[in-house]
Amino acid sequence: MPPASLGQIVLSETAHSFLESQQLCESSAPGAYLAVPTSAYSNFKHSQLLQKKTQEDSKYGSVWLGVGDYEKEGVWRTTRGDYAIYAHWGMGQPDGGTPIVNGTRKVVAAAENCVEMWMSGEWNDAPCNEEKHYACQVPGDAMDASTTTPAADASSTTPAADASPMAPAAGASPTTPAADPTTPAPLI
Ligand SMILES: [Ca+2]
Repeated sequence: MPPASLGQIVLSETAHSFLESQQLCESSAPGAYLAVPTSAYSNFKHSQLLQKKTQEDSKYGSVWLGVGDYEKEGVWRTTRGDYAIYAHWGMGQPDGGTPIVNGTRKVVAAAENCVEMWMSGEWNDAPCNEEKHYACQVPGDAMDASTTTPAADASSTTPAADASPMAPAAGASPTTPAADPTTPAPLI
């Protein structure tokens, strides 16, 4: 049986690059990680939240999810290292693959290796350095359980045996993320 509270998804108040988003989310609470929908239902719940939040404040519109193929083109993994077992790509997505030029993979600045969720709930690969709000999965015991509604996917992902923290290579420097003065508001 799953625990009584599986935690909740919170959307950040501020926009950041993918890497900064990962760092801010993970440092916001013990066990927190960039959200990864793992089923159609879970994806729907995430998109519902995004729609609600965007209706309240148009600054949202899309959010980073914890998925990318920045380690190996076309291999979509979560920030915790396991393979993304579910995806809900928008029409024509993902389209930001590292292009093959003269038979050789060519890394270009425009490569889209990090995943955002649109309001429709569809996924899009986008440049990791774009600044977006992010969806953070916070464990139930890190939040006030009495005010939370369990998220659908908090415990359904099993990290791969070789799971290791990953960070986008491009521009990844061991800097301390800027302090986020606002605590993401619990929404679900
Ligand atoms: Ca794209």
